[in-house]
Amino acid sequence: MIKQEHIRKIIHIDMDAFFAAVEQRDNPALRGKAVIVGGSPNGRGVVSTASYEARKFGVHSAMPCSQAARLCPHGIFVKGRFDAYKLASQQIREIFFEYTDLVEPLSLDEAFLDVTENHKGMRSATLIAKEILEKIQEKTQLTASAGVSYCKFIAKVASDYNKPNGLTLIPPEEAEEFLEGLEIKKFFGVGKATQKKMHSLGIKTGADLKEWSEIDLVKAFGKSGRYYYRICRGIDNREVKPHRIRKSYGKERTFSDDKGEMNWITTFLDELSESISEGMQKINAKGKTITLKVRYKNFDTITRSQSVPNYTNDHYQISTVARQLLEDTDVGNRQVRLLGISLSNLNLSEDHYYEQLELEFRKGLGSVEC
Ligand code: TTP
Ligand code: MG
Repeated sequence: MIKQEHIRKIIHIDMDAFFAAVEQRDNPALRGKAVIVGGSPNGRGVVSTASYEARKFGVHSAMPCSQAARLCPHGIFVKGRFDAYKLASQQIREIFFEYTDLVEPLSLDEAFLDVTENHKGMRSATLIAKEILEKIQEKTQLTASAGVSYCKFIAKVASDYNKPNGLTLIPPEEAEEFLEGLEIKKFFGVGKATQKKMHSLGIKTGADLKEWSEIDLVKAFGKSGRYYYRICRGIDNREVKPHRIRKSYGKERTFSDDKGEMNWITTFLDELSESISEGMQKINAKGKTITLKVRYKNFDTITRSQSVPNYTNDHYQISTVARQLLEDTDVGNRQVRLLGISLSNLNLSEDHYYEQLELEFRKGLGSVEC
């Protein structure tokens, strides 16, 4: 049973036929038509998405374009325009942030929001969801669907329940019944291969899944069996995790014994710079401000910073600045227990985040231009 005192208010928002809806919005000739986003009917690519008019013919995301053309011969193929999708995505995110900072985007067109505490002091999550859908329509001329519940899993499934332009609330007392009647293919987090296996084992709905013991589910599906056991009972304590844009990158070390010898300290700072440089290169980050942190033996802690004219993650430049900063400290005269270096003023921005998303789309979800 769900403990009432810990109840969260979670909203999942998902845009309707997102890329196709943007295309229909921007080109009136496409409105009401079967639109297939993703290149040409003869191309070798796959469909990014299709308008609801095209879906009636069986066209769906990730389907080869050639197959989509066969199923829907009158379908109009359009190339993706990623900039337009990014802009709409930014606009909807701005709306989300009016209500809460706890926004976890899953892709350009969907996000979880935790509105238990919210900026407007509103008590009804359903009312918040309704306002958000209205604002999205007003600002972008696009529609979205929302699911409202006490956990991520049910909110996500609920947003899909009444698409397009739908709002579905599943309060805790209705969760079990809702999940029991739910088809396995609608279970978020149950992949295609698992669905197939479940079907072969006679598991077609949440109610079927619920008949299995945790041990048997783990035997059949490995560790994920535990997840299945819990979600079909409406138990999902996962938090909404906002993507924070990284503000700094650094490393520090507390030594097992206090250090005072200058040669040892400068060598240590060189090594630290090297390790920071490697780490930053891996995530493609550079920074302009370098900060040295020193904790003396008596726990007094100081920082010294210097900015460089260029964005850098260069090992040599970091260690050179760190050594200069060291001169402005009492290191050499006083023993230290901790040393650290960090870079801030990073070149990572919202754009960086979207770049990452774009890459994910290209990798996993079929290319935008096929
Ligand atoms: P979805 O939200 O899965 O789909 P959708 O918004 O087009 O339709 P729905 O109304 O069912 O939510 O994906 C959002 C966008 O992501 C979609 O418009 C295009 C892109 N996408 C791909 O490029 N490839 C894919 O395989 C999927 C699933 C989505
Ligand atoms: Mg969508």
